[in-house]
Amino acid sequence: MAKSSSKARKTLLKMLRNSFSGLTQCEEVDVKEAYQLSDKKVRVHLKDYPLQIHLHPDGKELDIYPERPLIESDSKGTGNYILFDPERYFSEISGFYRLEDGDRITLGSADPEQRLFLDLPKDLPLRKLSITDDEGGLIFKSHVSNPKSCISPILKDKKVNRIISWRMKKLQRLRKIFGGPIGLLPAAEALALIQEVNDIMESEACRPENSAGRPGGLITIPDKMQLFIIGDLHAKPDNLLTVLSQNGFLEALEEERACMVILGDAVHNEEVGQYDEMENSLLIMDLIFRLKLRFPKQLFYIKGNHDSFSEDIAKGGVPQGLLWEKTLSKTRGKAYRKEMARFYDSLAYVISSKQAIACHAAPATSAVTPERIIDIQDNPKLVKQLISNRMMRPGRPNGYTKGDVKRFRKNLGLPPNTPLVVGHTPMSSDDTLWEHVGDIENHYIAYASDRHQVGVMAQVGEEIYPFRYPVEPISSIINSLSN
Ligand SMILES: [Mn+2]
Repeated sequence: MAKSSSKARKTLLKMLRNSFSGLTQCEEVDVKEAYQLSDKKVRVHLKDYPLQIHLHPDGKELDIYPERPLIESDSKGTGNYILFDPERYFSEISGFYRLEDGDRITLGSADPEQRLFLDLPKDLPLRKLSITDDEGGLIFKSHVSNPKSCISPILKDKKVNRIISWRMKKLQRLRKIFGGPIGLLPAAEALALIQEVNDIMESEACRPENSAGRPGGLITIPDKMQLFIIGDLHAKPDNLLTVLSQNGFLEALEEERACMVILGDAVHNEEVGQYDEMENSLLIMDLIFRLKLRFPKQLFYIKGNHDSFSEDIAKGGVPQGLLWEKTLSKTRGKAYRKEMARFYDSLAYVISSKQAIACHAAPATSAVTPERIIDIQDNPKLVKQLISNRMMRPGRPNGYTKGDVKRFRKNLGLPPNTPLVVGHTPMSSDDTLWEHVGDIENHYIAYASDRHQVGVMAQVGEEIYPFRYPVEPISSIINSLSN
C-alpha cells in the first residue's frame, strides 16, 4: 500500500470515527505518576516523556517512546511513537511497533507477531488493551472488565533519553569502524582498503567453491546467524548509516550473531538531476569496504546491474557505468579502477538461508540448481536474469512470474513459503519496502535509497519482517563527535 494513500485513508477513517463514536468524549489524564486503567477510555498527553505499560496480571512491561530524531531540527517531533519490549529492544534485533497519527494497536494474544515482537505472556486475553495515536495524544482503552493494567511516566533523565544515548553510542563505535570522520579516503588509503577487501573476496566465507576452485555465485548463510537485508542504496551513505544506528543491528554484528546483506547497486544516484553525481558513490563503497574488513564473515555485498562499468548502465542520458569508471581512474588512479573491476568479478549473486532467498533483481526464469548458481561464471544468461529482470507486466512479456518464484524456491531446495527478497525495482516513489509483490506470497522488494526513509528486511525469531526508519544525517552527526 502506497504511504500517501494510506495516510489519506487514515485521515478519512478518523473523521468518520470522530463524528460517530464521540472520540473526544474520553477523559483526559495528565499522568504524573502510576495510573491504573479502568474500563473507561482515557487520553494521555505525553509531554516528551515516555510511558511504561504494566500489563495485568503478570506485570509484563512495555515501553512507549515518542520517536525522536538524534538531532531535533525544530521543537516539533514527528508525533509518532515506538512501542517495544525494553527487555529486548536494546540488546537484540527485535520487533517494535510505530504508531503514527491515527494508528491503533490492540494488544492481546490473538496476534502471533505481537507475541513475538513484544514477548507477550501466553495467557493474555485475545484482546486486552488498545492504544491509539490521536494527534500526539495516546488513547488507552481496555477490552476486559476489571483491567488493572497500569501506565506510568518514565521521568528519570537517563531513561527518558535512553534511545538517543543508546544510538549515539553506536555512532561512536561506527566512527571507530570507519577510522574517523565520514569522508572520502585519500587515494592511497582507498587503494590499500580495496586491495584488502579483494584479498578477503578470494576466499569469501559461506561460498561453496565453483568448478574453477573459486568462491561460487551462491552465499549460504549459516543457520545460527540472524539475517538482515538492505536493498539498493544508490549513493545514499546516510541511509546505510541510519540502518546501522537503529535496532540491534550493530550489536548483532559486533557479537557475531547476524549477517548483513546488501543487495547490490550501492552506487549511482537515482535522484533526478543527480545522475552524474559520483562522489557519494565513492564514499558509500569506502564505507561498505570498511564494513567488509571489520565483519568479513558477516557482511555480504552481492552483485547488482550497476556494479559494472558497462555502457549499458545509463539513466536520463547519463552513461553512469562509463562515468563511474572514469571517475575512479581520475580520482583514485588506474590501479584502483582495476581493483574495483576485480571486486565486481568476485561477487556472488544469490543469498540462501533458512529464512530467505535474496538476489538483486529477480528469480531465475531458467531451470537452476544450487550447483548452477555456484558455477554462474559460465552462465551469462542466468546472470542477466538475476540482476536485470523485472516482474512480468503488460509490455514486459519476458519478466518473471509467480511460477518462476515458486520454482526458484524449489530448485534451491527451500520450502514453498520461503521469502524471496529482491531489490532493483521500486514499486512506488514513496516507500522503501513492498510486501507480497505481484500478489506473490512472501515476495518482497527492498529499495534503500529513498530520501526520507530506509527499509530493512530483518529476521526476528524464525521469520523476516519489514522495518522502516526515518533517514537521518548520520554522517554529519558522526563527524560532530570527538574521537
Ligand atoms: Mn538494479
